[in-house]
Amino acid sequence: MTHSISAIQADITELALDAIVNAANASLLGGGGVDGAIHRKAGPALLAECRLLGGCQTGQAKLTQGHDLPAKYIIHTVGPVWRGGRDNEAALLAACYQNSLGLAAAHRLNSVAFPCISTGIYGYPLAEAAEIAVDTVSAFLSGYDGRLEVIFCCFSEQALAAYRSLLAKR
Ligand code: AR6
Repeated sequence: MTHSISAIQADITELALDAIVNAANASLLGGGGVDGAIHRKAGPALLAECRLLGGCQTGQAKLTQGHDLPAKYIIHTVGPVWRGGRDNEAALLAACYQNSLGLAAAHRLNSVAFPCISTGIYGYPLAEAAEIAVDTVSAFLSGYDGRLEVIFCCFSEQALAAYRSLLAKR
């Protein structure tokens, strides 16, 4: 099999994969949550590289080196802020997964882990976000002929349970 999708409970900064995805903000200059954890562990050279990128729009993605992280690369994407669901949030969240996977494919990466984008500080309801994540990644992989392992890296037990039940239905 050339593709796989799984869900684990872990700190994404500890994963030694080709890439981990960062749930960043439009400045790409760091913040709280998983973004803060990634910048702390990757070190100041990550911030220096991010300063050259000119920010990132919601739904888009940009790639940097992993610096002091065990992952080789970081794919920074900017999820939508949840505003009740009538502000194009679902399409923008799907675009985060789609564009991140597009970058992984363009760089011929074989493994990538996603955090639960937008479900922390940005307030996206977990169950709805997980469904978009699983659907978008599944659709991408079904049309992709390279080899790619995708891991949903959940921080909480609740998130892990949500992803596992969606993956079991596929
Ligand atoms: N490993 C894996 N998942 C984590 C980790 C970790 N080390 N830390 C947190 N999470 P959030 P957002 C989970 O708030 O909602 C930042 O300030 C967390 O439990 O990190 O997209 C940015 O700069 C949650 O499920 O990102 C933006 O301003 C998920 O990661 C803003 O927050 C996402 O939560 C982005 O908000």
